[in-house]
Amino acid sequence: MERTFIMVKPNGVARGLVGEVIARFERRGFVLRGIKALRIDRELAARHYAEHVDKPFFEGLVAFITSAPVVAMVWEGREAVTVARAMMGATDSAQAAPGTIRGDFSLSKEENVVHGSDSPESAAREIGLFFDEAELV
Ligand code: IDP
Ligand code: MG
Repeated sequence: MERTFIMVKPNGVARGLVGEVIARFERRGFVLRGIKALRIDRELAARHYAEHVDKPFFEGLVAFITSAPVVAMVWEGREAVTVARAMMGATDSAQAAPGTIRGDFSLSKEENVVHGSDSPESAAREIGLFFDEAELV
């Protein structure tokens, strides 16, 4: 079984969408292996979004993701990375299909409610950034 890293971003937590996101993953058949609420500091944000360090939106993205608490989760299931990305919808919420998390709850390109790993390798790296092995069940 594959694992993926899913995070409800600050605007999703502030808007009370944590339960909505969890419910969707549960209903789809994923198993929750880890969950925590935390405030991301700049160092963790920079490591998590290292691939975007040279992008024009990097500083704004770090400011956003460190602005308020997030909820980090590890979900396990068949083809977890690909299925979760499909459930999230396109990065730019305005392009995200209705029925997806971003397509149902956001119009924003930056404040798009959720993060999800883009490959099994990214998932392993991101899970390691946010969770100790003992925190996963
Ligand atoms: P993803 O979250 O769908 O994998 P990425 O391209 O990895 O999208 O971008 C990471 C995050 O950076 C996005 O979820 C979004 O919050 C933000 N972002 C991406 N592109 C832009 C942009 O063009 N302007 C502002 N923020 C962006
Ligand atoms: Mg990404």
